[in-house]
Amino acid sequence: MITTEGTFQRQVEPGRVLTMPTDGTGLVVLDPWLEPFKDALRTRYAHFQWFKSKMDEQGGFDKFTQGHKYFGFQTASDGTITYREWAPNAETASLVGDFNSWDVDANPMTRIKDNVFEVVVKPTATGKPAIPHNSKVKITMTVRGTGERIYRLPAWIRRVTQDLSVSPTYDAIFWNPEHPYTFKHPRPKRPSTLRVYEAHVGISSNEPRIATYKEFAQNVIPRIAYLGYNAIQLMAIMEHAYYASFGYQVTSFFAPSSRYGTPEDLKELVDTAHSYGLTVLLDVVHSHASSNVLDGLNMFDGSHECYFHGDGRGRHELWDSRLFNYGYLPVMRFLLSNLRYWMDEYQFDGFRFDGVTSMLYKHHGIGYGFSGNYHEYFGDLVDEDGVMYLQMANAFLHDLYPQVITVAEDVSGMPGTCRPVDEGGVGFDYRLAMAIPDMWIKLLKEKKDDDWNMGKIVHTLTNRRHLEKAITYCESHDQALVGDKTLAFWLMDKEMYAHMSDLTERTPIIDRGMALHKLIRLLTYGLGGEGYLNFEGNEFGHPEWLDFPRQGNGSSFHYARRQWHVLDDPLLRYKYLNEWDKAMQHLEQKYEWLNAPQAYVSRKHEGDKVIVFERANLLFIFNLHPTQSFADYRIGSNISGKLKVVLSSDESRFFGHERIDLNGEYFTTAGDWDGRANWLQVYIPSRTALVLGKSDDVSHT
Ligand SMILES: *[C@@H]1O[C@H](CO)[C@@H](O)[C@H](O)[C@H]1NC(C)=O
Ligand SMILES: CC(=O)N[C@H]1CO[C@H](CO)[C@@H](O)[C@@H]1O
Repeated sequence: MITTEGTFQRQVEPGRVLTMPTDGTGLVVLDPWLEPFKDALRTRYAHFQWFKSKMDEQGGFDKFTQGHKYFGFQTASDGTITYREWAPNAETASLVGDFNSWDVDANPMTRIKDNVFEVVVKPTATGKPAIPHNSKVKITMTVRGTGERIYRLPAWIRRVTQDLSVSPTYDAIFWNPEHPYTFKHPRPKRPSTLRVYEAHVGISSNEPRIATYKEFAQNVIPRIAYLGYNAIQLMAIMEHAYYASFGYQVTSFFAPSSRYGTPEDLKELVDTAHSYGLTVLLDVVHSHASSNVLDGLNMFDGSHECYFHGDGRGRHELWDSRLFNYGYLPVMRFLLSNLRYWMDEYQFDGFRFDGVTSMLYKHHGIGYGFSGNYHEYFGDLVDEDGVMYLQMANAFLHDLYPQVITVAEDVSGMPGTCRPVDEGGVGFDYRLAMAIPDMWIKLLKEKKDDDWNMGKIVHTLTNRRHLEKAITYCESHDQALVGDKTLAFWLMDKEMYAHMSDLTERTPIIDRGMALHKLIRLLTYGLGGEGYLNFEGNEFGHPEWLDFPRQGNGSSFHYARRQWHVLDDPLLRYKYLNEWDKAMQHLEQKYEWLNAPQAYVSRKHEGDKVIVFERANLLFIFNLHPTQSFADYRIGSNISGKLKVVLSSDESRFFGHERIDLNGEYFTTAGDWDGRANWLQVYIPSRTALVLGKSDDVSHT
């Protein structure tokens, strides 16, 4: 709402309305320490505004972001196919394929305007498209200056397939099914708190092979719904030439990976998720592109700079991939339309943007350690075009899809990443709290349980920018990848093959591992953010690690799968960890603590190894001590009256020891303790977590 010239009002949290300037320096109102960077913020916003005005000249967001309805293959109802491509460095171009026997003279393209080539393919005499559905096509061009003839996959192609018995290079496929998938279920409402299940379709079966979209829809989505997550984040969907890259070397931006099935199958997957009320986020890789020429975007028109920077800025040295020229309108049109296409064509509900740090900084974060000093986020280190592109993506997505969710994968912690663009922010809804999983791995690798520092754990879990939402997690796919291993494996690898059966004794290693696996998750969940994320399989303590078939491991699928059978075996102990996950999700669903302000930590006791905090009218109590249990342990609480246990990690259905009386009532006594207005006394056994709630709104989960 614009009030007076040059300012607007924004409610930033309940009961707090701020007046902000309209010049993109609103962040300074939120965080006065940004004052020295006011000019930089103003310049940044002016840069965004300038590009936005360029888009407005071309018809605004709505038109500019629908390049996919103009470029590539467009089939009219009378069967006429029009194919268009932007190729500034091409002298001539023509469309070839099975349909014209790859004859370069059969369907020449005309340069119509702005380096756009076009060809119209008339329908057959019977009114059918002259290019058959599911047949191979390519664009061939001669290069300006040299006259060299090159063959490329159309840049906007919607399906590519790989016949590994012939060659690893992808073929472009004209996809025009007679009966395209029609969506049956509307998008679910935007979840009020975000509980994300991160998944990879290909690894989603027990068997040593690539699982399909259909299998994922049938077998995995019901599991996700059972647990109580409300969002799925799908990795490695955009087509990538190398399976082992985990989807990070994208070759065809508009093609869903054909390894898992057809485009229609992916639509069915998204629709199935929607039928369960699950939101679906796509991991979108706009941070870089595969350097493949024959089946990638690299050197599309024979030049180095078509979609990318032509100079050194166009290469990512570590990833050996190409970097987009974000400040170039045809490139922005390609990428923004790509987002729009996944939203409209596949009905995704939002995105996790991969590699945001690489996009924000000229150094791409390579070998750069962020200390949090504000100078790191402004000035010469920053790639202002990368910032502008992300602002534009977020601004247009939130403008056209008020329910959309965007998540930044960023380690730098740039201020304003998750504030609206009109305040000078980058416009994301959430960022991933990437320091948290690193902390857990480091602790498990390097510290004895006696040496865990409660203060440091709490600090890492709560160290985030106020009013910018973070998604917290103990481990994502990153931690599972070969070279590292899952938390469950860090905790119990010595005995996981022999002692996970209920028929074997409870060894100290298994007892500790099972207990800490639950505590680490709940502590992270309760304290660490405004959203929660779990990677497929880790909800039940998936053993081992993730390794995709590649030369170095004999092309083995052994570690490129999820071992659901260990969860489904009623004699094995994985089920307890799974049930714990379910209990946590359902408790969050009920109390929505992710929406509540940050927790108040009333106790982090180094000797006792006890952490206590309050959030959303719940009292979380953790005893991380390896041996000590405490009877009548006094803790502070601002919640008063009669409390009851709403979650106990000590229940036998979670592999606990049943030492906590679930029917017990706790009465608070007025009086200052740990900075709280009341206190109560609890029995808190070693390596146990308890959550207490007001007894009048307790129904045990
Ligand atoms: C909690 O109790 C403390 C100590 O009495 C008091 O200072 C504080 O304002 C209370 N906080 C809330 C949110 O009620
Ligand atoms: C079958 C095979 O060669 N497996 C190897 C895959 O790679 C891992 C990690 O480098 C090795 O430990 C395996 O032996």
